Parts: sequence; C-alpha cells; structure tokens
Amino acid sequence: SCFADTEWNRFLTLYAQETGKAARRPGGGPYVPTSAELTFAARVAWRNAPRCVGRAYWPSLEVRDLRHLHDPVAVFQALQEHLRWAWNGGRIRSMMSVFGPEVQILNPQLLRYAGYADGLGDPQNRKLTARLTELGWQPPAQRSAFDLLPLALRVGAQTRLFSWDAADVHEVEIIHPDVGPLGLKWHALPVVSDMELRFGGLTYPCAPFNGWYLQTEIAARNLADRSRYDALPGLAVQLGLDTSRERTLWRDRALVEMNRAVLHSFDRAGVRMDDHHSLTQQFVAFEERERAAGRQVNGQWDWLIPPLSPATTPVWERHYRERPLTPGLFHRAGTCP
Ligand code: NRG
Repeated sequence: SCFADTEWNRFLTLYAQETGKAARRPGGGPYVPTSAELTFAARVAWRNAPRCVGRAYWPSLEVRDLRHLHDPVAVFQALQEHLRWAWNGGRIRSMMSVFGPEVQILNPQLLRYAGYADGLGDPQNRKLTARLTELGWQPPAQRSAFDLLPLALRVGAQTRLFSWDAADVHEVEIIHPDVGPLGLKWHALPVVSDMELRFGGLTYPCAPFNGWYLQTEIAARNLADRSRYDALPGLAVQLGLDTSRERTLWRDRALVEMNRAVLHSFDRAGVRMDDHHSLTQQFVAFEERERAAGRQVNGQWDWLIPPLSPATTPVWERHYRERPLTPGLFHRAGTCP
C-alpha cells in the first residue's frame, strides 16, 4: 500500500526493530516524532555518517528535544547549556540539540575564530567574519589570531547576534613538551551547526551536535594547513630543524611534533581528546559490531583515514561504500562556509 511506503513508516519500522518497542502507526495528518524517536533518529544518523571516524560512540549520544523553543534568547540560552553539559569539566560528552524548523544558525560551528581580510586569524572563516561584521559585530580593539566570533541566530525574519560568555568557552593553550608554549590555542569543543538531521521524510535544519576532537583535526589541519594557521614553518624553526631543503623532511617532522604538542596540551589540561591510532582501532571494532548486527558500514575512505600517517592505521587497507542513508546528517545550504 501507499501507507507502507511512506518514509516515516519505514523509519518507525526501523525504530521498532532496533528498540524492541511496538511499532507506532500514526494516523492521518503530518508525522510528528516523539522525543524517543528523535533520540533514536539522531543516534542512527551519527552511525550512518560516512565521514566520521568517531562513530563507535554513537549509542551514547545525548539528544535534547528543543522543538518547543521559538524565542531567540531562549534558543541562545539552550545553546549555552549545550556547551556546559558537553564540556562536563573536560570529560566531554556527545550531545545534539534539536530545534524547530524556524530556527537557523548561520555559523558552521558554534565556536569559530575570526578570519580578517588582512590575513590575521583563521582564513577559513573570512566570509563568516565579513557577514557577522555586516550584521553589526565589531572586532575587539586589540585583534588577535584567536578572536571568538559571535553566534548569528535567525528565528523567522529576524537575525540576532549573541556573544558567548568567556566562562562557557574552554580553550587549550598549545604547549610542546620540549619546546614550550607555541603561541597557539584551540577551543575544546567542536560543535557542528551546519548539518541538518533528516529522517522519516522530515528535516530538522537546526540540530547542532558535538563530540570531542581527534588531535589530527587541530594539529594536522587547522593549525598546519597552508590555507589555515600555517604554523609548521614556525614550529620547525623553534625545533631547530633544517628548513633549507625539502629533503630534510622538516615539514613532516614538524607535523608529528605539532600532533604531539596538541595531545600533550589537551592531556595536561584534562580535556578529552582522541588520537588517530586508538580511534581507528575503535572504528574497526565498530565495523565488526555493525557487521554482527547485519549492517554494512556507510563510509567515505578519504575522510576516514587520518591526515597523519594514514597507512599506519587499520582503516588504510579497508574499503567502504557510501550511500545517502537516512536517518542521516547532511550539509545544509545557506550557511556561511
Ligand atoms: N574538523 C572540524 C570539526 C569537524 C567535526 N569533528 C568532530 N565532531 N570531532 C574542526 O573544527 O577541526 N564532533 O562532533 O566531535
């Protein structure tokens, strides 16, 4: 029948199968998921995320049903609570906050550093910084490479800017175990806010979520990429490496040392962080559990391998197939890149 083919009916069948609860058959009218169904959908969306190597933890995702919040101030307060609950004194917990379809966040992550036109800061956030400036944000009088941007919230036709309380934003100063402070830092929480949650034929465009960092994200990309903080040449000099020729492999050596420094710094600060060897081992164990459950892991190999020493990890010689599965998380159009 046409009823049996609806996307929400397929979702509810999956929900019943996996949770052991009786399948619900909502009658006429639009499908409105319960909070329990929303939680299940968010966890499965994480399990299906083809680029995420941290999926072993998917059953532990905490999901908050905030579909009833419409006031921008209330939404921002809920996001502040999100930061606090996820932070948990450094023992970071994974969480997703799901808002109603009229709420929109313009920032791609809740926490982002400004990227100024003259090159200062994080070049990845230049457009976002320009946009927030148009909306009324004023950079601090003393600009730095790590100025936290405000959050732009749109509810209905109105867009408003909100600034984070310093007490809610935890940052880790990057200290190399031998060289000392590198003049760099990063925020402890990655909170992705440019992906929408889709399941059962529904879309939730505002569903920010966080886990915790894998050190390569910060050390091998954010701080290392030439188009980001480009900090490897500076570190190479501090390490006393011979940078006169590529063949000394100073870039590679500095890259490893940057990764050591980031892990050392987060450990020292008591902030949860994964390393690429342990996490890929856990990912392989996740694959085995998925196979045992009769499911094939959805994956994008070029995203699952780490940008540091990929061939030393067990994902290197494995193969993955990618499909647009739902429940799923998909990049949302209309955010600032
Ligand atoms: N590479 C990005 C963050 C992407 C998501 N990473 C996570 N997600 N770990 C960066 O800011 O470096 N998460 O939900 O934990």
